[in-house]
Amino acid sequence: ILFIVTIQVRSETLEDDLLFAPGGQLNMKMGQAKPQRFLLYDVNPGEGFNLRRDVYMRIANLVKKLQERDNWVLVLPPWGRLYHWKSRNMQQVRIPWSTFFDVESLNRHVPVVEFEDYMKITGEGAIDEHVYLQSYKEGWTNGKWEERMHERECNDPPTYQKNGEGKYRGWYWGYSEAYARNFRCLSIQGSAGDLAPFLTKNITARSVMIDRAETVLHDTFGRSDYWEARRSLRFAKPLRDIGDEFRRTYLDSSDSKDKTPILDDWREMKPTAGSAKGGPYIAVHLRRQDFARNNRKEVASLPKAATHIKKKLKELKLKKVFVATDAPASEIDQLKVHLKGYEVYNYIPPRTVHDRFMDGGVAIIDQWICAHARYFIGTGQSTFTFRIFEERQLLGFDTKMTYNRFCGDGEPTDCDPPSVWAVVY
Ligand code: GFB
Repeated sequence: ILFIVTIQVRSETLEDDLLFAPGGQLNMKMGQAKPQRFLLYDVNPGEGFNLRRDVYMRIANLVKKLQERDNWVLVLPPWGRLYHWKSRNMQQVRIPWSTFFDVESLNRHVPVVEFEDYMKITGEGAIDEHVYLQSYKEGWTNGKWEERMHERECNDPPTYQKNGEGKYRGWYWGYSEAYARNFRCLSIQGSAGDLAPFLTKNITARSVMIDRAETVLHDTFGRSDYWEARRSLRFAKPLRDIGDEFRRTYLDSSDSKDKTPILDDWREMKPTAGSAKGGPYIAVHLRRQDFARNNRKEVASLPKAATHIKKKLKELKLKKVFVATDAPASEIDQLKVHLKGYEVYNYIPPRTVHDRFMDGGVAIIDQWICAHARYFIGTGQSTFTFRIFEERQLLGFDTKMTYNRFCGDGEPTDCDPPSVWAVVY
């Protein structure tokens, strides 16, 4: 019986392509294949790009766990409608992951598929179960946090509503044809992996969407499975190429000179800490916009940031600084005035690059250039900075050349340095 069912389910060619387990091994032996199940997810609309990357890792490792039982595939939620992506004259919605990330690399960790391919495979935009994660209305038990999970009434009226045809409609990444057949709220305190029994025992549906996935934590933080998910999250090659070209042209930086070679398969890349030298420039990530407007104590004024940069340039006997920032041009000009006598670079995308890769791609190019500098200084509490720290770890930089940040105006000049997370292979 299993054999017959399997053949029916696998009639689509695209689906046949997906019969690969992590590592690329074929996952089907006659009579043993299990029907595919699909895990979709989404994140609170207000969250930024780099926290979303972290949530991806949590869900990817949930899928890894689910794969021990069933043939689960992770459906990548299209990118779009992000608060920080403000450039006009471009449609920043329904963006596939392949625009920003190397999907083949993701697939080496867990099987993934773009949402549009999922719709082709299943033949429609339907999701069987939409599970909306929420906190407990009553808060923690006796003021104590403990792991727990219960299906509950929704705390707030859901924005997903059932129409006359019994379909739940709402925001599915800008695809008007997408809908859910069922909708439920699940109160949870715990990590992503805690959802595994619920998904394998309580739900038998073929496709399940976990909404508000940021609610669940990493199963293990900083251990090897955390880093495997992180290592698989490689930027798309065209974006890395653009960053590399900028390094060569303006920063006298190349992988061979800087000792930052990239192997095609991330699983084979395990550089020792300190092996990377980096290009002859300092890179900084200066988070402004909402960080500066909200007077966060971690934000340094431009003169204070410039003083820090000059001190380091002198110490390291370097002349060039690359500035990644979301600051308006007027602030970049001010910073350049404060850094007079030094070569200050920032990446301004040509129109063709901006049109093709949009604000998300330009930010990645900035991160990639920062990742290759001799020395890096970031902004405290910014996930954009955190992802650069990790990228540098994976290239083999010494933590001392990476885990540095500006001290905000509201902090002493010897403010606490960022926490160091060593890569575990
Ligand atoms: O990535 P992100 O979540 O980092 O959000 P934070 C910041 C976004 O601003 C990036 C743009 O994804 C970019 O679109 N951006 C910031 C930059 N820095 C740069 C840069 O150096 N270069 C370029 N090209 N773009 C969190 C937000 O931001 O801060 C939360 O996610 C919230 O929504 C919180 O606002 C206060 O962790 O820095």
